[in-house]
Amino acid sequence: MKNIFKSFSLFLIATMVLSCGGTEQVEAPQATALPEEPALIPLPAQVSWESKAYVIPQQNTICYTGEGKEASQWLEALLSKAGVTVATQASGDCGNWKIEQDASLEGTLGEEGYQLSITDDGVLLKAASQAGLFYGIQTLRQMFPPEIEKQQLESQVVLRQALIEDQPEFAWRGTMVDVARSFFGLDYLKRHVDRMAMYKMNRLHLHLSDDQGWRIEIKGWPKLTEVGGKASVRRGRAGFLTQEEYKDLQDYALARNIIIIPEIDMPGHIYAALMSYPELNCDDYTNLTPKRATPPEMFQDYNVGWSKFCLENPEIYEFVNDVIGEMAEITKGPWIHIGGDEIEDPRYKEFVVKADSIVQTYGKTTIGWEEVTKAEVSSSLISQRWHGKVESVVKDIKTIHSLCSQLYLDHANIPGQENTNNWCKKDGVSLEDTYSFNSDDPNVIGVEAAVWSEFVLSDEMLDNRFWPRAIAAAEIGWTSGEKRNYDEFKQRLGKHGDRLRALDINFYRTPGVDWGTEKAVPGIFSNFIPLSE
Ligand code: TNX
Repeated sequence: MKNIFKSFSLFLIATMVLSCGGTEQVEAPQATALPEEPALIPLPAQVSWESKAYVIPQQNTICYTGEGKEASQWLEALLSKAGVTVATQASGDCGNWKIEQDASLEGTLGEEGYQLSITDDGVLLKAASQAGLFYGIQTLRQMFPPEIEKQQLESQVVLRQALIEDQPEFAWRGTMVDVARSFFGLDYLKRHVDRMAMYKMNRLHLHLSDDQGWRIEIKGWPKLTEVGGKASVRRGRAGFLTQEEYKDLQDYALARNIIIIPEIDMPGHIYAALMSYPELNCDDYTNLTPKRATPPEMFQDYNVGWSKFCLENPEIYEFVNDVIGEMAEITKGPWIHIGGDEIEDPRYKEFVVKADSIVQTYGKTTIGWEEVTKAEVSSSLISQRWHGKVESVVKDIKTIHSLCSQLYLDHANIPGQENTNNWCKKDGVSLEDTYSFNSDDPNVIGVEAAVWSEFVLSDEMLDNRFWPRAIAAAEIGWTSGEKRNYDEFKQRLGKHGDRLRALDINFYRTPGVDWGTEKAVPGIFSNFIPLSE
């Protein structure tokens, strides 16, 4: 045996010498370059990268089982953008792309988790639910070159072989958009949903009403949008979502595993409704202190905490009942947010308890800003903590963590950024502040990054406030605390620069992050009017 090997290797050496010296050059087969480890965000729970590549072939077949159809369509779209051909089959063991949905995997992978393995044979994606499959595909998407976000790829895609087992730390991974002070419509919100989904976020809270504007059509009270929809903060945009648009947005979001949470802020922050229906005020407008505006005048300023319903007037409950009833009817998710922030009134607690029970009458679960937990609310209510100072009177209330010092992204990216709030943190809320969240409180169900829009008047500005800090919020919601490291996160984040650019996101180029080469700088703040004008 040994001798055979010896003579074989001698033969090889001889051939090499001959071919080098000879006129004919024999090309060694081109080895596929190993792609570098993809910079995945959020960081998965467990990843093992192999030192091998999987080259996506020209002809592909996707086979799915269970409820894997939607996922196979997402995958088909991704592969088509990679310029390869794809056929899909609803059957088990075939093809180089296998998608398996099996509810019994919930025990190991959780509700939203997935397992992704990339080997010589191709790609196998497993999950208990459609959400898990969707997230497996988002992970795959981040392994494709960033240009795929903009155009059809021309070169072959090579994936790094890997085994990934992943599931989120928290069930609630949200953002909040204040569409009330300045309106952001269906197109922007759909884009926002796309961006959230790419980073595995799953809750979009819309702050639909405030002193400066009312943004959702209520058929029983049409003046809310006819009058209140025309208002906005100074230089902000007015407008509203029709019920059709709201449904459309919810379907679009649900297909991406995102549930919309509508907020009707009450009993304060309510001037847009008070202007539309003056009968909701007390005589002489004693519910407006000071009287910064009185109906039919619009309120376009920035102040908070000066307007409220006339809480001794029983008619307001007719309004609350109708509005919550209609919202419950058109809302697909299980939650209605009743606001409840920043207002003092002897009848405040009574109001909150009533509003909470109205929400439940319509089969939904109430969410409120943390102040509502000063009242004896139902134990199912979810409190959204923003300053963290209220001690709930109800034990073990579930909470969403939105602490302003970490998650109020209307605050500056860096000290001194123009047109930002600074009441919570003078120097702004840095990327690192957002990333530094940690909680072992068993009642915390997750995190939500909020942007209030008093000073956020254009799409570009809203992009600048959310991104990249919302990516940090996505990772603190998904990846467990012990796996997170800020320096390492910044390195992965920088590698997303090209992808964010390909998606035309006007993200803030956070100093200290290597964002890669700027090919073309988008027109920053192109439709922004300076506040000083
Ligand atoms: C506080 S936090 C508010 C909003 C403002 C925001 C500005 C909370 C529940 N209410 O009304 O827009 O500060 O940062």
